Amino acid sequence: MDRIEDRKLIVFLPAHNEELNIGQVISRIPRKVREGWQVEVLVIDDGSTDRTAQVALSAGADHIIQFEKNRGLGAAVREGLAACVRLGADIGLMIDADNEYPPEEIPDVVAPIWNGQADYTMGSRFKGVIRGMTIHRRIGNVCFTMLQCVLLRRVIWDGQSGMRGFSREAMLHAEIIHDYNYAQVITLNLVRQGFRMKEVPIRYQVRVHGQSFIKFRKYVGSVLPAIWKEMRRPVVKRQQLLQQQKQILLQRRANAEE
Ligand SMILES: Nc1nc2c(ncn2[C@@H]2O[C@H](COP(=O)(O)OP(=O)(O)O)[C@@H](O)[C@H]2O)c(=O)[nH]1
Ligand SMILES: [Mg+2]
Repeated sequence: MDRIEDRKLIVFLPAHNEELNIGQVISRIPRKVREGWQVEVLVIDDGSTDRTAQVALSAGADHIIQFEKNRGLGAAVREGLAACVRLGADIGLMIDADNEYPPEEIPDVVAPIWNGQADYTMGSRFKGVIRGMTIHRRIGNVCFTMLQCVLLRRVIWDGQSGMRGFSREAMLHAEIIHDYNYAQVITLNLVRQGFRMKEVPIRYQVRVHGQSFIKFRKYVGSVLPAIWKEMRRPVVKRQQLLQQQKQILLQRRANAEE
């Protein structure tokens, strides 16, 4: 008799015009990762004008969400996290659809969450192996990562990774405050809430087909104000939230006993 797989890992891919890449990424995603765990694949197609959705389905995607118009990577990841929760994922793993990140290493990136050591993981290129990244991209990555280190007062190696894992709790509480991007603001948000973050070394190979959506001015002009806005926002610490919930439960019990 088949064993019932009652825990679910959803691998989700935000995608915009990736018909030449997404099929390869999906076919490389391991479907057997751990005893008792099933893997499903979800694509958030952000208004692609090519055959991204058809290619994803033929490659074996289990769920596709299609935005009618292009809304931005931040909006797509926000929707991906919400959809993972709706679809009953215990863990969500985001990976770019451009074949730059290694699907074979998904179990490694998820492992700290499985082992109870982290709520949020990042596949770190700078702790691992990088092939083909231009020098100005390297400098840009280092600068944006250093900014996050300063703001969070902790060491981070790769703050712009396109491969990240989330516990269900982290997916429920993560907030992405702009539609254009998610990379820095989600880390600032989760770590400030008290979620435990861990980086795992991964192998990275720059894309072979298509182009990065990043344009320097637009990126800096959108991301810096969003970081500023996120840092000025008060967040409820997870510890405080748990305390508050405990207080409410105790109060309810006391009321019931009266
Ligand atoms: N949702 C959404 N995803 C996008 C958009 N532009 C790019 N992406 C996806 O975001 C991921 C990373 O994009 P990419 O352009 O390679 O950025 P880079 O890796 O930071 O240079 C890929 O999966 C793209 O398909 C967009 O406008 N909306
Ligand atoms: Mg890319």
